Amino acid sequence: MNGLIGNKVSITSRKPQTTRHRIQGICSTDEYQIVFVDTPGIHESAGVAMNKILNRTARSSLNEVDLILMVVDARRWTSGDTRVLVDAGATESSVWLILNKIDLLGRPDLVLPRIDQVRRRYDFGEIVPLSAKTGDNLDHLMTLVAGVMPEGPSGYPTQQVTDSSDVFIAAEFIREQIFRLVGDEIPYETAVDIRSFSERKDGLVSIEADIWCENKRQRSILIGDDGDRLKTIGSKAREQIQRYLGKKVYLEQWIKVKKGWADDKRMLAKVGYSRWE
Ligand SMILES: Nc1nc2c(ncn2[C@@H]2O[C@H](COP(=O)(O)OP(=O)(O)OP(=O)(O)O)[C@@H](O)[C@H]2O)c(=O)[nH]1
Ligand SMILES: [Mg+2]
Repeated sequence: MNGLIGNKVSITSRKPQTTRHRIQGICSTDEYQIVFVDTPGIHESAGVAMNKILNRTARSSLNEVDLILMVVDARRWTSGDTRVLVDAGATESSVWLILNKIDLLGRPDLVLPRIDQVRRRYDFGEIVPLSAKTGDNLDHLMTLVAGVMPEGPSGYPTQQVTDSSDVFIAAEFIREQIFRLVGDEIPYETAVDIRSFSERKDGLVSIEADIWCENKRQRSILIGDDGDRLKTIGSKAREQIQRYLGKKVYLEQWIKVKKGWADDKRMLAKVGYSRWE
């Protein structure tokens, strides 16, 4: 979605379950405005409260769009993909299959056989191979999508790239760095809560963020030796937030420990997972 709209509004990492919210990315040109909706994946292990929320967020988004772009890794089809296809196929919308990461296929002549293989799985409206990383074939997908969108008035000012608030984006960019830098050591028990966000008279944006984790061990992993890891998380996130806002940012972070927060509905609501009931 970031590649399609030409702006980074949805965070990414190697770890599964990076996307935890329904995130809109808006693309406006002279001819059209298209609103893309990025969703969490659908996960079978819906044990803790958060996983149930993620699945619900993903499934409800499926029913409110004109077209579903199901993105899979071009190299392999997984049982998880089959589950998602069951849900996508049960909607009224047309489902297109996006074979992503073709840059990792190795040989260009492997693309057509892959398309032939996946074609048997469902009556996809289109099957589009591309690479979100290199941008290869993204413009082709955009042209195809623009060609089938229903006509209607545009809902957003042309310069707007998402309906997410700046506060939400700031929290997400911090969470992205946590996932990227300590994602292997701290599975999923982190959340970011923006305590304050204010713009000073001189234009500098001052942000105070609480990073929640489950226990003291995770706390010390997040902080790192002499606080170096937390510093890296902060400086990389700050760079991203500055780029997004186009303003100078001052970022201060605190680590908070609360056991079982990912199963605590009040806490989930506090950090932005409001659809828990
Ligand atoms: N080589 C390559 N890597 C890619 C491409 N697209 C995405 N990635 C990488 O794949 C990883 C997962 O990407 P995400 O966008 O976070 O994946 P997702 O499907 O949204 O996953 P969740 O949000 O966790 O459900 C990241 O490390 C990306 O950098 C691509 O076209 N080529
Ligand atoms: Mg994602």
